[in-house]
Amino acid sequence: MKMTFRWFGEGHDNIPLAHIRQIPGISGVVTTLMDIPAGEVWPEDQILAMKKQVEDAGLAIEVIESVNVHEDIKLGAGRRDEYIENYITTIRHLAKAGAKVICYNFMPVFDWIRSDLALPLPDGSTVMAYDAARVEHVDPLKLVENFARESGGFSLPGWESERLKELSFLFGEYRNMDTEKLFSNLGYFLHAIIPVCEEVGIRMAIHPDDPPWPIYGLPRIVIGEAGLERLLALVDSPSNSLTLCTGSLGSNPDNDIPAFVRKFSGMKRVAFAHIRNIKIEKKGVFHETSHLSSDGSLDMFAIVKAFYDTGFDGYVRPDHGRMIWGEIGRPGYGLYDRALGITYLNGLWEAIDKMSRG
Ligand SMILES: [Mn+2]
Repeated sequence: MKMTFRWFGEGHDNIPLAHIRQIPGISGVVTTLMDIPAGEVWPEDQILAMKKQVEDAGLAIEVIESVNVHEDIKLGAGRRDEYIENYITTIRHLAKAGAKVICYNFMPVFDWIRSDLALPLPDGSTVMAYDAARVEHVDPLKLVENFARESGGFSLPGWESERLKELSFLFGEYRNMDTEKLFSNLGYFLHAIIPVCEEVGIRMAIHPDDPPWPIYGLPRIVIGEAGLERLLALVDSPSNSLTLCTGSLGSNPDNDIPAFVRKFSGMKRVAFAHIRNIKIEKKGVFHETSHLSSDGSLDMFAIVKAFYDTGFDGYVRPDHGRMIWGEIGRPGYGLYDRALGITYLNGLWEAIDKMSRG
């Protein structure tokens, strides 16, 4: 596995690349151009400037997260074909700059959702948390307002204000959308882009919906084993792959994460993995934790062993972490706990590797 760390880019991240470079075993950052609205082409010069900055810091820039998919593509509406053409141009620009994997998602309207951005744990750390009663029965516009207030001035990826301004309009547009139509629109998108990805050596890696169930009457399709199988079958190509996010899929206790890893990594269809733990209090109520197995509901040893046993050689990031040691930063994306998570994952991998060799 190649260990990476999400970095939001100059002016959008308070963690210096020089500090990320000091995390043991790190090979690169997973980054993005935060200022480009969904649907627009990522300009080549901006990609190359970011690449130079990252490589000058001694890090690789082989995974991009996210190139957001415009709502018209998910809706199958309006200017879909124009936005797909723009997406293809961005894929070509990123490939020319040496990118290998593009992480994206296909969630209607909302990206990830939480009820709390800074829930205090008994050890004094704070974490992001989800309580269905406090999300699913409130006005979604209120939720957006709360996020803006609690995010400490950081714009949250997936919750950019310009994407959310038209919230009421979008809810109207999705009124007649169901899972079949959404799958069909995902298929239309993949059939258009995957041949280009094959040509230029890019693997698209879809991120599961977070949390993995429908919310506010909006369909969600990347939520469990059947959906993952179905989307991989839409275009049978290594360029149509998964970002296997253990914390997102794992917040539904019906999802057996080590079994998912064995199956989909065994099929060589996992290009990128987000490996973190989650503590489920009961169905619909969970909070994020440290990466340690005993702090959460997932067996991290079994997960890493499944990646190891299936010969996984893709990219990994520790995904989210707690806020610890007084660090001020973007919720879920502090330096300290994500670095601890990396060290723990590297330790599991080394132990499994050495014990497997006997
Ligand atoms: Mn994730």
